[in-house]
Amino acid sequence: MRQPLIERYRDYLPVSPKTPVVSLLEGSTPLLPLKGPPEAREQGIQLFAKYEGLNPTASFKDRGMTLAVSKAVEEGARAVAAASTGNTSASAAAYAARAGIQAIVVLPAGYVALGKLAQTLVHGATIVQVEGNFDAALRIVRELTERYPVALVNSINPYRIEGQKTIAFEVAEDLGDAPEFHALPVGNAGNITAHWKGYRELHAAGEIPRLPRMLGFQAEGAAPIVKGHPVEKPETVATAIRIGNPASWQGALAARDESGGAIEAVPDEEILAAWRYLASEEGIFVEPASAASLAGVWRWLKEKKIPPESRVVLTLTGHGLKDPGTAEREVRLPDPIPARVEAVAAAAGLE
Ligand code: AN7
Repeated sequence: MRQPLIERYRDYLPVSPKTPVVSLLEGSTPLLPLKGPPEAREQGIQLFAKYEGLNPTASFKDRGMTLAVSKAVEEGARAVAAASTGNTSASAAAYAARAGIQAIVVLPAGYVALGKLAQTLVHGATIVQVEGNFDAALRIVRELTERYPVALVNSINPYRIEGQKTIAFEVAEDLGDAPEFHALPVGNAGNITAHWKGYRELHAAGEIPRLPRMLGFQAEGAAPIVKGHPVEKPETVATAIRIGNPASWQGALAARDESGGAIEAVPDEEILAAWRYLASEEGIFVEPASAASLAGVWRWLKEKKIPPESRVVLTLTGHGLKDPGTAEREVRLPDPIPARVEAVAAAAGLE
């Protein structure tokens, strides 16, 4: 029987017997070996996908949200609030519904993918759209939660990071070790901070003999950490990581520097090429932000920067169904034809 993430990793998490467990049976996602891409096969490098799209609300956010909402309820909160590019809001909305409390989400108007909006709405969250980007929304939510009795559940809430670090635990369990490289997209930088914390804790406990090198990838139009300064107007097709001033900036730098890793930028065209490759060649449909991990690793493969025999784990952070709009724009639907078998056979290329 599948267990709540909090039960599975109770010894590693800041919970007590009186913490109510608000769970949707998150985590325990598959670590899928990938076939390619060809550059990996040729160099004897094995890629694995940690497919976080298979969480209850279809993104990795559920790992942190189970803990953040459980602790908020333990502390007596009647409402939680978050700024979000979409996945945090969907997750907060679902866990608040489960707990029977209110979720208030502040979203950048016009830039949240349709699936995430639908989830957030139907779970019954209070949605506030602001005329500004994620960074503005986060500033507002920080101030809101200081002034009103509402628990902040963005990743500046340390419980979020604690929950999300369990990705590293699961990867190490499945591989029996840490991989040589672990790559993921970077937006607000909570997740790379959490991954690194998880690996460091396992290492300190003697569970893994060595640590992975962390590779974080930002979208070129929203790459403040790479540029070394906040980006005023972040732009990218990967709306999940359209963030100009990441809250966990320092955590990302520590993960990079302590692990001997890197944080780099990838252009939208390469993100979309990796997104298509994952769906059409590997059978894994992710949202564009998730594909930034492969886009970046693909560059490293082409530049032969990954030693042969390495194992590279990609965290695929969210499901492709989150963002049907991008699919609609990128992949042309054929025009209808008459409903006759000859016409269909011809259209299907059978004749
Ligand atoms: C699919 O939901 O920031 O670097 O408000 O949804 O920890 O921010 C989402 C981020 C990667 C980046 N992939 O993670 C939000 C939000 C997906 C995401 C990231 C996000 P962080």
